[in-house]
Amino acid sequence: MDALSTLPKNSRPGVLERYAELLPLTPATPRIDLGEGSTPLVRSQRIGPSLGIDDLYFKLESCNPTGSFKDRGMVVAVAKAVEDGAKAVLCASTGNTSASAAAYAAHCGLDAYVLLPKIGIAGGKLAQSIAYGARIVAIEGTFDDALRLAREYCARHPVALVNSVNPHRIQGQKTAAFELVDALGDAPDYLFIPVGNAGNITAYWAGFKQYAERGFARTTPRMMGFQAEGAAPIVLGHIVEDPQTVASAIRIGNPASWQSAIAARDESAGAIDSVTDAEILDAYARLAREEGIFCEPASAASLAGLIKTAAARPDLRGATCVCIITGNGLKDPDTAATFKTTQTDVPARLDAIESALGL
Ligand code: AN7
Repeated sequence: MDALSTLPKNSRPGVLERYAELLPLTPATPRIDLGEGSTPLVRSQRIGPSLGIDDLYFKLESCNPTGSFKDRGMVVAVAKAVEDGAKAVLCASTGNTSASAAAYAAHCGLDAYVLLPKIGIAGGKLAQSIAYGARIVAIEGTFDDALRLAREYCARHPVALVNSVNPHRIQGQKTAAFELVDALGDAPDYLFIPVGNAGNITAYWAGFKQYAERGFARTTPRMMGFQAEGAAPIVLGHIVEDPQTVASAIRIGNPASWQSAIAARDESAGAIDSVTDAEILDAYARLAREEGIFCEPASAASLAGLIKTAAARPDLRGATCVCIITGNGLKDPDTAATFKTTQTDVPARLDAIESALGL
């Protein structure tokens, strides 16, 4: 064997290679890899200690190739679509699924069609779908309308649906749970996660259960899911027709994986609760300023949920807690721009800088 053939194709294995035995792959599944997965697990420097929680970690799914957790499931869904002979993929999205679908479709030479609610898609996400060359259809309606229409369209046309109703998405997404166990040596005690369409909480729970069944983990975590108060159908127990929240990624009123999210909650002795937009924005600012982690607002629902829970449950103090940081802050620059700015405009002179900094 020559030296070159022993080199890995990419600098580190993607999800399909790292967890091949635990995914529905066949010899005919193309081993596509944009560098997804193997995301950092970062220990909290200030927020955990301030809450009395010594073992708090953030899982930076924002470090995936398109800046969100969606890439783990999308790499499997698109690989299976290629294996099945598809020429095009389609999804409905609040922005991140579409960015991911568009990227993996481009990587594989497929067409991507994305159905987006006309109002409320964060600017960075729209830019991604445009840049990756997706065909964008903006719908006068909500994400829930777009998902219903996506399902109807794909039932009539030879296009692969790559929303998380596609089981391959959940299969790929569960690898994030494997990584947590691989990094911590066992499952955490508590997992805090934003809930929108509820695919992610479903997938993590499937992953933790599978690892425990295989003997790779001794325990499974309590699954703590958080919806935004204005888009909290699971908490309320009914569909929300006109969901509203600053966290546009989780502005969803009728989650596709509603029942499996409830199962994850109940089987894990966890909870699904809501957090207000003010709580989300407070957690969003604290993550950036106290931890150096710039996430999008929806992602901060996990930390907002932890802060809310810590106030009511002192048993969190001795527990290992993980907050999932689902998407990158750069996706939604408009929300960051609402921070109170510390900028001062000065002429290009040292004395002006000295007086502006007050040093
Ligand atoms: C950053 O992109 O639904 O509960 O269409 O983008 O699995 O839906 C995004 C969801 C959390 C919620 N955090 O996850 C879409 C979409 C971010 C997200 C969620 C989303 P799910």
